[in-house]
Amino acid sequence: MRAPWIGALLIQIACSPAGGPAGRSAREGREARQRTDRVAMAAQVRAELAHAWGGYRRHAWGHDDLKPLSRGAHDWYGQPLLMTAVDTLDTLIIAGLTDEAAEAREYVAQHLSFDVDVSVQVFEVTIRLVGGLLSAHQLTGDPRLLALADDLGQRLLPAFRSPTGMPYRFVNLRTGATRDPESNPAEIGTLMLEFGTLAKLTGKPVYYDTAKKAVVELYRRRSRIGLVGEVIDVDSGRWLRKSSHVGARIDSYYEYLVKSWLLFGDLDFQRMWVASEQVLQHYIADETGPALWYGAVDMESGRRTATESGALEAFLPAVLALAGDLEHARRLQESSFQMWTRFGLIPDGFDYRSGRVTAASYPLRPEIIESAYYLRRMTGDQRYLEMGRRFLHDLVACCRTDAGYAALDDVRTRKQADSMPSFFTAETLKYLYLLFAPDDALDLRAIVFNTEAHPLRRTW
Ligand code: DMJ
Repeated sequence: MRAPWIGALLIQIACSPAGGPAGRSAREGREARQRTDRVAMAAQVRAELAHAWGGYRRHAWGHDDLKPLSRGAHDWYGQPLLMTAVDTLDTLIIAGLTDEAAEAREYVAQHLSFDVDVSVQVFEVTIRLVGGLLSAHQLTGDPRLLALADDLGQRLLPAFRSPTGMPYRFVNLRTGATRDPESNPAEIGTLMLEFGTLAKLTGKPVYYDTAKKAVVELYRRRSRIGLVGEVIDVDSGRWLRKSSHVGARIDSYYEYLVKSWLLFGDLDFQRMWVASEQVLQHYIADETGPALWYGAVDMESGRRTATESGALEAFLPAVLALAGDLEHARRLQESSFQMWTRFGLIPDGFDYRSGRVTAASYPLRPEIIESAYYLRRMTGDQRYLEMGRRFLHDLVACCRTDAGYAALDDVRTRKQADSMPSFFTAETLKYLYLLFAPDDALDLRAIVFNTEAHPLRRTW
């Protein structure tokens, strides 16, 4: 298996155009035009970020999410945990919205408290809040943000006290009471980057060890042919749903095998990823004529059970590219882009054999843009900038409202929904900005993005 980045570097060298002085000046002119165009596109994305953030600030300040149609606010658990503010803070910093970032940072540091009697979803709170606080801490050096992340981490730890060590889905932040043992690989396996970074930055190894044990226990329960299913009981360790794929409930489990290997240099994760990638390619990948998709199979037999893909599955090219498999990454990205161009935005579910939409919503998801970002950085191919132009155009055309951006209930009718999830400003606009921004806006070699696009820097 090639080490990540080495494959990317080889391709970059192979793609470098050759030519004499005449070829060179034409090329230089073209490159200068492309640079100017990218600067303009990055500025446009920054303006859209300011617009979305402005809507949140005006109508939902102090709350979790903006409701962009009714111009109100939504709190996930009745009382706010400042989801959008924490999730967006590092995007504001990276895109250079300095005043907005300073205001958000102060507000979070002064008002966010986790000493609340609410039961929270461990996965969502970890990727958005622990991840957001850690990356903003690393970008600003503000110790208050690390203290908040540490406090939250302590309150989440009781979730892992199950007979198997795999976490319950919900934990009460004040009492530590847990509930919902029926969990899934994504929610169990997507905690390592945040808990591992917390361990390194606070010197408390319990975070690393606890999150790693959960992943290992999950991996140990893979089927004889090496696949994981969709729902598992963390009390008994028994699989309750055996569909295996790369979509909802499983997706970021694979992402974190690669990224935990990269961020911590922990070779156990490399081994788990290498073995998993082989079975993914063998069983889940589905060649339909010239196109490549990833569908669903039964985890025990490998028999194909569904030919569906969608907005969430579009994360995989990013992960494959990061792991050095550019060929599959490029081909899958083309399939996802086909879906996007067919509807003008990407639906949550699409049967790639029948052409039927199986889940019509588009909740402003980032995955296809994230993959375009990685592929452009790793191949240098302009194709991904063209995709980016299309993404921005369609987002503005279909989802922009006076008060921010709205999810779509249905990509076919373009009916808008009264919701702007925090991942829109945390991820979707961050990756779109970085797709066009100069490469040194963020050194991809020095950081690893968590699944909510929070860059974590290896400082240990
Ligand atoms: C985000 O919260 C994360 O990217 C997660 O891994 C998947 N779902 C959303 C975005 O679609």
